Amino acid sequence: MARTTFARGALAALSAAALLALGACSTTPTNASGDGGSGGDGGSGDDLITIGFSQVGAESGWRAANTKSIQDTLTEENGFELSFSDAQQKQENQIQAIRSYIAQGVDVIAFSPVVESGWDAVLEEAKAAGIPVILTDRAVDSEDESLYASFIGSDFVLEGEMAGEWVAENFDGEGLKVVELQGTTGSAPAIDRKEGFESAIAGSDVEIIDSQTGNFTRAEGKTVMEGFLQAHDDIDLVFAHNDDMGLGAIEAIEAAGLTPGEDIKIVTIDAVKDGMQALADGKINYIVECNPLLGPDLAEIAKKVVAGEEVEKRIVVKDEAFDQEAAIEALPTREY
Ligand code: GYE
Repeated sequence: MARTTFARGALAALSAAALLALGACSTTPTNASGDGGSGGDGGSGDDLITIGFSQVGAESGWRAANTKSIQDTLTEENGFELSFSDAQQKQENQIQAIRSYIAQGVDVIAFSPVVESGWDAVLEEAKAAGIPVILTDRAVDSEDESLYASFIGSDFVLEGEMAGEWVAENFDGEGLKVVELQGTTGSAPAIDRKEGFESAIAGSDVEIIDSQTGNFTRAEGKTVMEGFLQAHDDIDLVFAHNDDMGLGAIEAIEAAGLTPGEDIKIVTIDAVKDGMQALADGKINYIVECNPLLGPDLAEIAKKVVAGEEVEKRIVVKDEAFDQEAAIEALPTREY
């Protein structure tokens, strides 16, 4: 009891500051503002679902496509009033955004958790306020599954496995030396893609000789690859947890006077346009897709959750993989 009272007090105190802070860095593409009031559950006539979405950041092409999908789908025409905020890859910003959505009393909160751990407290606050939470793209490691209504996203372990299987199938027996550009430390896709890749190459003579985070960005992918090239003169292949870091690695490899895709092979995950173009151009050798178009599924699940209908706890998006030929064929009609 005492704990609840304290939590509420703390929440009220925080909310004003949180709202201010959020205003400073959020983009709010959709706002009704025509018919005053907004907010509340008053209801009559106004049946838009209010949804707060806390995005990871703007770190990659994948993220840009994901944000666009969400903003294009959670529109007034589709029955939503969206508050969108960008956490700039910082967990504390996401927690602040979620607290502010709780304070606003939105109908539903959705977010893509930058890292897996450390969400229980804020998720409990949402639960106590009776606001359902939908996770998109990345998962949390909370043991209490009642803290969220549903998860919508890809199977990152499988993506890592698909990448590793292609490498083992093509290069086992050659003593291949791999460097790994990991995604953001502690994030579900970095943890899972590493695990999947390692399990797929286990038993082959493919060897990971160095592994470091490039934080899913092109700039850090380039910097880390420059370090790898200085430290090792026997790199055969780069496994990058996303296209952007692979594209950064291409720049570093070319700057070192080597030919990406030939002298050093590159395998990435995402299959966004820039990555697919590099694959078509022969600078990347293989890409496992990660579909960022999660907006439509999120809209459907949000409507069901708000209506009190049962939803699946885990909705897994299907991903394909591409080699050069497949990339050339797919590019002209590629949505992202
Ligand atoms: O692969 C990467 C982005 O969480 C699946 O995050 C997402 C990953 C995606 O920065 O490009």
